[in-house]
Amino acid sequence: MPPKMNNIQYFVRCAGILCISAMAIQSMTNAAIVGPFDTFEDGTTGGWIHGLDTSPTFPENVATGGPAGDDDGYLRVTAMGSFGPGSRLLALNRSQWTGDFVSPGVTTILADVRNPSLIQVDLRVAFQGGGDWFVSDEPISLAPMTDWQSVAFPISDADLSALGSGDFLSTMSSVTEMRLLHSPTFTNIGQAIVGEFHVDNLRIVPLADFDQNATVDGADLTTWQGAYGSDGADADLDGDSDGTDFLIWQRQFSPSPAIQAVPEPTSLTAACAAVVALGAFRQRFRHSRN
Ligand SMILES: [Ca+2]
Ligand SMILES: [Ca+2]
Ligand SMILES: [Ca+2]
Ligand SMILES: [Ca+2]
Repeated sequence: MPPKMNNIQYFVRCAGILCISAMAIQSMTNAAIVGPFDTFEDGTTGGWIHGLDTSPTFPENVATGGPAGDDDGYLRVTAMGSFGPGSRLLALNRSQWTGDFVSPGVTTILADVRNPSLIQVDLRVAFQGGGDWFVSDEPISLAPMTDWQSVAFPISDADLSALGSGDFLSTMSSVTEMRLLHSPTFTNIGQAIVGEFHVDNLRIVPLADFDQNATVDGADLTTWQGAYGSDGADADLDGDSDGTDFLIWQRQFSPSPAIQAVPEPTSLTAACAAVVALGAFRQRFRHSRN
């Protein structure tokens, strides 16, 4: 067990976090979206498509029957086998799930998935960046006709391999296309087969989007402040909300280059960071005197 910090050490850590935050925030003009957090509640496919608009098995949003039951939308991905458009079991995304997966520290993609088809579905993720492809070494296998389950796709260097001679960091820091595909063998192309899989709640981990609105911004810092000591702002899914989760927020608030960016006033957030760090120190100091 690591030794407990005394108040001076804790103050130094808080002050350090505050200084780094203030510097990072002052140099920033945008807050980054490091999701998205695909829940498929908006009636769209969230940018998940087939390569050809003419595909007869284009991915579709189904409005009800997700993991939460009635009125929980999800993404339905189907294939009709044989050859030609619509034959292969995959979905690809070139409008979301693009950009820099390295700077925000993403190690995992979580999802709820279901296999209603008669075949075993072997799910892999694949990423294209700079002309290279990186693909899951090992698929996640879903038995035929099985209900919703939560799965995790690890996407660290050790979990993905290049199809060619690509470099992991350069590919994953500039992703232009992500794929979700079924293939028993190592490839970025879905198998041509009659089959189907369903997806919902697709999200990255760690994720500092504590209020789950698909944006990492000052509001998430406020959530972290209120959740300190509980699990209400747990970016790394280790069951607590602590300084590590704060540092993940800080990194995802200003990844460079950002996956996507929206304008946001900077001064308010800098002030918020100061209040949070000071408040955390005070709370800790008060607690230690009781
Ligand atoms: Ca949903
Ligand atoms: Ca948020
Ligand atoms: Ca945590
Ligand atoms: Ca922790």
